[in-house]
Amino acid sequence: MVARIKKTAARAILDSRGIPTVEVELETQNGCGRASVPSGASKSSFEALELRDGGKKFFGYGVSKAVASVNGIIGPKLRQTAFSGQTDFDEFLISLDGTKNKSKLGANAILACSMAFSRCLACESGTPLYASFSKVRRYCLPVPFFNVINGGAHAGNSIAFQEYLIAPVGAKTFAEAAQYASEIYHALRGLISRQFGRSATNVGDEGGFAPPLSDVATPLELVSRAIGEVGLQGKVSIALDVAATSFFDGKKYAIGGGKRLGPGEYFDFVEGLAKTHRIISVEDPFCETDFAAFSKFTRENKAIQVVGDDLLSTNPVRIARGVRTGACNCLLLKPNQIGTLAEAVRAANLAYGAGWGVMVSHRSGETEDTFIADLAVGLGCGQIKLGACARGERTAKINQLIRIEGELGSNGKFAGREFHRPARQLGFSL
Ligand code: 2PG
Ligand code: MG
Repeated sequence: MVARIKKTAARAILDSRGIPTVEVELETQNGCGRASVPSGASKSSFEALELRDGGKKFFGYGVSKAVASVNGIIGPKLRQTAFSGQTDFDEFLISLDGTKNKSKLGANAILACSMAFSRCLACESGTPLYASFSKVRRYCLPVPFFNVINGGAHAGNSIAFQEYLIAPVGAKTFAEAAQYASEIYHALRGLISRQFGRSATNVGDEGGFAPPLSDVATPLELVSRAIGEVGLQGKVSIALDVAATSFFDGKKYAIGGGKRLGPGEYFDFVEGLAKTHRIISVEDPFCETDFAAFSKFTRENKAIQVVGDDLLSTNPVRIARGVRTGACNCLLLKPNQIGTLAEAVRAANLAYGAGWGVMVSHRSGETEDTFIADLAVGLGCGQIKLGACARGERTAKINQLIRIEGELGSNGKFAGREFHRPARQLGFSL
């Protein structure tokens, strides 16, 4: 199939933090697609460049330059070219930008086009978006990892760890997983309200609670108690995104309450915490440059999924290094860290090839776009990180997955306890 772009339009909209982001609309002969891009707060130093205006307007966070990239440069070129598919389209954008980190046109401008084009292609072929990533008889619905307590760069409290997540691995369906999460979320609200007062039930950027704590262990106890209160022990596990770079000063890890641990002491501390609380998955437990600590942790804790986010930054060079050194066993897949869908899918395939898992992820600044829900189903990765089960930009993705599950009926299967074993045999290609 050859797709010709007939119309292009870009605009600035607001994300869930009230900060501008890029939205793009594309029209082909028989299709159309709209997409908007998310934005991180705890970004790694290795991500593709998100083009911001600087200056006074929006405190420098404006995206009029990125919008102009689409309306003034990318759009006119796209309208003169025919594309044979997603890879062709994305490679065209990559070479039009010509930089290593998409700093000329902006990864935010490029990714919005890439995603919108993907929707055009799905439209052209009359298939749901998830089916345009892989055509299989049976799709896998991912286990949602819900972030119910927020700390780090996502909250105004003093909890050093960024995310305390619940994973309903014992649910039978995605809809049941959402039900479990909702029950635990509200039990947790009650617990926090009774212990710290109602004002402590205010939420952080991803919709999780942000109680006024300054140690990293108490949130784990609170989450365990909430799970127990609604009788879901054994069905719902706990996971962490430590985002350790944010509290490492180059020498020590400041874990809260004035405690600063050197790398060796901190390693034992994190390992102990993960074992005591039977954590099933831990993301970025160490600073983003410390491949050696990641490798040691992964080697010594075979029962725990070790996820590389800041460490790998969805970047093929860093993933290759992670594979070589055995630094983790799961890639956190964030399309905007690399800037096109074709590259994101290639990153997933690199991880699959190494026998790793893949967890598709939102960003802390999100829009109502549900793209990642379809991406996770299409890639058959078995796991997705979504924030809390509250707030529109988070529930948009959850509700899309509920819809997909309903639409698939017996052609869909919830990953459950097999979440870390992606459906590699599906043979993904764009
Ligand atoms: C993370 C993400 C998403 P941010 O660290 O995994 O939860 O946060 O988008 O701020 O990088
Ligand atoms: Mg992270």
